Amino acid sequence: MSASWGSACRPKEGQSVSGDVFVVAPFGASGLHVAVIDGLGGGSEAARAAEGAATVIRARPDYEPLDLIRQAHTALHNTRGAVIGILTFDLQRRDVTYIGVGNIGAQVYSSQPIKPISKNGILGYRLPQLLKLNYSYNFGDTFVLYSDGISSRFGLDTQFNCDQPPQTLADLILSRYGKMNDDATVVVVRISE
Ligand SMILES: [Mn+2]
Repeated sequence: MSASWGSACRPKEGQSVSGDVFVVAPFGASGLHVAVIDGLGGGSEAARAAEGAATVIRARPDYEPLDLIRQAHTALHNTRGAVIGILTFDLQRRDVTYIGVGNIGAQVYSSQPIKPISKNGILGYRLPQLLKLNYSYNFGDTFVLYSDGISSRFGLDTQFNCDQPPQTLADLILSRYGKMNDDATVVVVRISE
């Protein structure tokens, strides 16, 4: 089995630094975390908060995602805070979990009923009671994780061909559905046999 992925991001119009960060972190024999993190506000202070959470994941990718979220919450106490969505795949068992805190979107193209949702909250300020959702998926399924600088209307696009390569999809989603007034990030992952 293998995972292919693509990403696209751009800062808010007029900004040189994006406050969004994404992480793709393999671990163990068949584990993979994919996270999108949006630092509150914009510019370098937002980026610093988002990087703080990304660093926690990169440092210990073998940790449970619930523990990563709790550690990131602690690590962000002296920052502006951030929101996060994290998918954790077991590529061998075709099993994925999702934990979302705050406004990160997840859209999955699968014949399985996979509808990840995030809980309200902000890492560094207010951690909700965490909800870890667990799903089985099929090989070939496409997972899209995006910050709120991407309009969720793309999920309603009936012209949308989700069989294209992940990088093509990421570029397309950003160009069609990216908002100019916020940092925008989209990561597309496909797990193949
Ligand atoms: Mn945002």
